[in-house]
Amino acid sequence: MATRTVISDCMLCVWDCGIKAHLEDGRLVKVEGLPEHPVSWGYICPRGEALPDYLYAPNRLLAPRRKIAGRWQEVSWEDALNYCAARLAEIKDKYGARSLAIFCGSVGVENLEVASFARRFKGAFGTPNLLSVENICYRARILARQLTFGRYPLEDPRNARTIVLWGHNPDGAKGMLGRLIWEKLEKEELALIVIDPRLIPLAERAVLHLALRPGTDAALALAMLNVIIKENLIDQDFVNNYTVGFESLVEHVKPYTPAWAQEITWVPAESIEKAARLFAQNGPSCIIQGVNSLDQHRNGFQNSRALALLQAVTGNFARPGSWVTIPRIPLGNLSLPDREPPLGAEEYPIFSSLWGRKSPYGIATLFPRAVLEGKPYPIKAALVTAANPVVSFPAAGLFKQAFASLDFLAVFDPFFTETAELAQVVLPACTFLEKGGISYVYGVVHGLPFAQIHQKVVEPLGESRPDWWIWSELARRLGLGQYFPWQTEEEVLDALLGEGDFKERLKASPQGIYYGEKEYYSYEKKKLATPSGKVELYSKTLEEHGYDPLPSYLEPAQSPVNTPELYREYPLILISGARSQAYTHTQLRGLASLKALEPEPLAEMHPETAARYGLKDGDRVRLETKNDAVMLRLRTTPKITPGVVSVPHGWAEANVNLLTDLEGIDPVTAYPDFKAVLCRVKAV
Ligand SMILES: Nc1nc2c(c(=O)[nH]1)N[C@H]1C(S)=C(S)[C@@H](COP(=O)(O)OP(=O)(O)OC[C@H]3O[C@@H](n4cnc5c(=O)[nH]c(N)nc54)[C@H](O)[C@@H]3O)O[C@H]1N2
Ligand SMILES: Nc1nc2c(c(=O)[nH]1)N[C@H]1C(S)=C(S)[C@@H](COP(=O)(O)OP(=O)(O)OC[C@H]3O[C@@H](n4cnc5c(=O)[nH]c(N)nc54)[C@H](O)[C@@H]3O)O[C@H]1N2
Ligand code: SF4
Ligand SMILES: [Mo]
Repeated sequence: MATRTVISDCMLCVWDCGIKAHLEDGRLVKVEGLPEHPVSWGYICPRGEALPDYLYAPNRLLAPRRKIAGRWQEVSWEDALNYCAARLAEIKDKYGARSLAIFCGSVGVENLEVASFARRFKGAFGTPNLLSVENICYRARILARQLTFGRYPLEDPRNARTIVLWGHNPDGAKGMLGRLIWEKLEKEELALIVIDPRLIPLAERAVLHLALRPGTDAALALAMLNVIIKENLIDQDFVNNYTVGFESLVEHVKPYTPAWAQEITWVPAESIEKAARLFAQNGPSCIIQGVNSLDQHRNGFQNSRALALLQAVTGNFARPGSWVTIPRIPLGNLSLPDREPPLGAEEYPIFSSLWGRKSPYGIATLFPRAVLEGKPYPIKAALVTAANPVVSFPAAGLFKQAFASLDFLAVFDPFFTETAELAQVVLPACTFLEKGGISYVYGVVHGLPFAQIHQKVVEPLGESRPDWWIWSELARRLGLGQYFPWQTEEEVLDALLGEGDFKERLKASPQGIYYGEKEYYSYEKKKLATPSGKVELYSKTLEEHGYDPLPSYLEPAQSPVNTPELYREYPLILISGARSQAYTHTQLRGLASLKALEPEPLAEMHPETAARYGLKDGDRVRLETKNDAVMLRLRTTPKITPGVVSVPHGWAEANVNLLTDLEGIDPVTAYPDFKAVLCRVKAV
């Protein structure tokens, strides 16, 4: 038997852990962590260990399929691509290029090859409408930090004395960060504050656990600012010399007292005071904010702004252990310029373009309206790559209706997803194990960007093909071949690697390398990239666009305070999407080893809350919001705030996004409220 080991990395989620992929007679049989990998140091999670099962899963899509007379049939690539090209040409002719949306999921944003080719095709075809998870996942906080600091600074937890896990459970979502924090706690180097309605594992070791009412984070942050300012715990020198708008902030936070916040957040005023003092006095401090809890919220953008101000007034910026700016990796950019702004650019101008820096993304949460109501113009076709929006996007019922109403839908995916079911054509993309590429990740544990040349582990299974090949072939059939000159994976890699000596250094380092230096004390050396050149506590840019220049508190769209009548009918607060190591979003369901860890979706609830409704652990329940209902099993646990129900996302059979809607979207970023939705439960 011929055995071989390929040094590569796992791209099942953003963290890109290094792996040793063991092959027997060309077949992947086992995956282990790579001890010498600079990011993961040997760590892999259960999903990484399950990679052989993922690769050879029986439900892999191994040939193109086309719906002919309402029935799925396997067809040749030639047939599938010609058909897609003909339909796209027809739609472009009839409705214009912008009637096509390119839809990308988390893989479609994070995987450089997948993302770069989708973007390039967008430009070549001439549509500005790249819609993606950037509109529900990570961009709100980037924007909030850019507006405050000019650029996007990242946490530097390794050097921090106080870490605030604010709506983030690294043991579920970011394993190696979890490991770092546990290690720091062992060495007693760390004061940990956890702000989360759930008692996450690390909360048991925290100095303070603030179990707040979901969606009230800005109230808590504003009250912490109130304490820090009132007790003069600010970094006076930093505030005086490197920030603008402090006087306005002082006035602004006066009403936001801890007593006020106690009423709103359910957190005792005393705990808020303690958290504020510890954060300000036991620096360097860094807040590590989750995506779930803070950005995916009607007040998501201002939540992130409030946290940025906490870092700023305490001088926890550009210093070791705080939030630091880091250089961007000089990777190749294959994008072509847009001919017009994307969907939502007028309604959400800062999301689309900040200080002349254009974002390539349109507003994905406006997709159903464009399709179903033709506003502001009709979207008639979509190419969905590396995404399963019918399950992962909010208001799933509406998104499903929108995808089903298109004149043409094609999906590129290694699996036949719920979104693929609605398509006319499904193209079998291969997985990252079957193609080369470039992996990169910003931040994580060391606070520096990291990149690695990703090695192919096996050849594409069946007729599956890499995304770059699919886009290029489709473009050729549309007469756009000149934009896709690359013929081989090596040529593609070369283009993605960009220019300069980094390219050579990467090629020489199979385990990948960190890029650049953390820019400590950068504010002393040069002006920040904000209009004032300083940290903008008060943002004139926001003001000019009609937004709050200082962060305010906005109740969740549905809440005991905002909609008391609805609360009487739906007296529980639903949070969704807490990550677990068993799954990535909608993927990996059905793999035996992962199924053993988490066989089904569970609604978590405090036993006292369950008892109030005559329910107990293990009961099947019907979970309802005003939008819809799903059935799932109840798990009671004392590790969650009474009155709150936590449900994972990504399960098609109990899709929590049927329960969410688009009514309470953030005014700056159009993010939906995935959290803080009112619900009720009944036994079934
Ligand atoms: N295993 C795994 N890891 C993943 C992913 C995955 O699917 N699986 N997805 C990746 C992606 S794309 C992303 S965006 C990240 C997401 O990463 P995060 O958003 O950081 O997700 P979690 O760490 O699960 O953090 C969510 C925590 O917020 C708490 N929470 C919920 N509502 C609120 C609230 O209103 N306020 C506060 N303060 N807390 C609240 C929840 O109880 C939970 O503990 O994870 C990434 N990592
Ligand atoms: N209620 C609720 N909903 C949420 C969240 C939440 O917290 N709560 N979190 C949201 C967040 S942060 C995110 S990022 C989204 C994620 O939403 P999605 O990105 O839509 O979810 P995934 O299941 O990761 O879908 C990725 C798809 O890409 C496919 N794929 C994998 N590799 C490749 C490849 O190389 N090429 C191609 N073409 N396809 C590939 C996978 O098989 C899978 O079908 O979910 C969001 N949905
Ligand atoms: S955390 Fe798990 S899924 Fe994510 S890259 Fe590492 S091994 Fe893969
Ligand atoms: Mo995400």
